[in-house]
Amino acid sequence: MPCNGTFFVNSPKMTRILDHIIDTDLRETALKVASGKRITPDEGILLYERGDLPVLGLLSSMVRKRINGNYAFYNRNFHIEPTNICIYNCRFCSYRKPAGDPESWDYSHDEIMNMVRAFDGKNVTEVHITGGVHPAHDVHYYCSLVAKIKAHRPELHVKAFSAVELDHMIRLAGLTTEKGLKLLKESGLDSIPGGGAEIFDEKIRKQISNEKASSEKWLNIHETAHRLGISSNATMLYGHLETWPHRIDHMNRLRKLQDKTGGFNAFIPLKYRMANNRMSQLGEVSIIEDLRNYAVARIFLDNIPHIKAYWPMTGKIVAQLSLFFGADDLDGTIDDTTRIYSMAGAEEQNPSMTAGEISSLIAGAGYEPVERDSLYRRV
Ligand code: V47
Repeated sequence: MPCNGTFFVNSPKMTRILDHIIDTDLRETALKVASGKRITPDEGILLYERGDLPVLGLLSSMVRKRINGNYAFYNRNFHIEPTNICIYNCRFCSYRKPAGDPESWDYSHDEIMNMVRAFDGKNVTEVHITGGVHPAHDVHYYCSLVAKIKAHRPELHVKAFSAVELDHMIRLAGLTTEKGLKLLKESGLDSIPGGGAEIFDEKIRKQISNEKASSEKWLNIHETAHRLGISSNATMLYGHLETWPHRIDHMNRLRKLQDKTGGFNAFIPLKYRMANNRMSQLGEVSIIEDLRNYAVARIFLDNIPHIKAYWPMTGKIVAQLSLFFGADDLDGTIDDTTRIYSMAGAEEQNPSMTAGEISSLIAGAGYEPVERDSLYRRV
């Protein structure tokens, strides 16, 4: 049964329920959210500090409903991870290997094309390509790969290369960001995934991923892409050394850029997973904190249309629950093509769901499943 406003979401009756919040500051912020106004960074921090799960669920559901109604989206996609060789050595990464390591891989274009051909005749609309930052592969190498994929399957949307990969491959070719992105677009790149954002606070970023592209660079690459008509996603790695103000600072930088360009399609909170990396001693935050984080993200990022619960990372049940905390997108079918999260200890060791299974998860939560393309148009 669809949950068409069980709690009179966005109605005057709903606002009356919020009048019962005892904490005065929290009540004021809640009423502001209910009336559709943008909250300040301080109010965002307040939500993290004092908002309990039911209040955050209600508020984020109001915003979710305003932006996405009762729809929850998914797509049919697969991943390619061309290499796990990486010049960087982020402390949270369970995936990277140095060149020459027996567990490293660096697939040739022919091998990658075989992975693409394995989906011939299958109903997929998107390939998501991301991996390590290989020391020697420059933007021309990746343009040639994208062009081969497009020549083989022109209608397949190529969402490829995080800003951190782009930064290195473009610099390696001695080009400006703009020129590099233009070449990739001409070769068939359709959009950019949200990886590599981690946490923008410079101090924490340095502690978890020293050396890699700065926050300013990450934002600049996405801004340039948006200007060239390439839309993108944004992520935030949370649940490690950062505090709630750091998360709000991260989202505030994204919100400001989105006001300027409008080029972000989705925001994807990524919970730090502790297996097989150099920050394991930190442990992991609770599922309650995951849900609170989805909710605050939905409320704060009033200008990014979609909040994605990436189920290979969260697990299916938390992804389903997140629909009550502002998430409206469960990503895709995946077909067991990504390792980044299984290597970091996620529940899904061989992530794969049929479109029917994703639809059932969504419908089981009372929302209306919508198959989307990569730009969130109904398929
Ligand atoms: O940037 C790596 C994260 C990201 C760990 O755009 C980890 O649709 C948690 O960006 N624990 C790459 N997170 C994946 C990514 C992504 C995923 C799904 C959808 C989209 C999209 C983008 O994975 C990295 C990093 O933040 N990550 N290791 C870890 N141990």
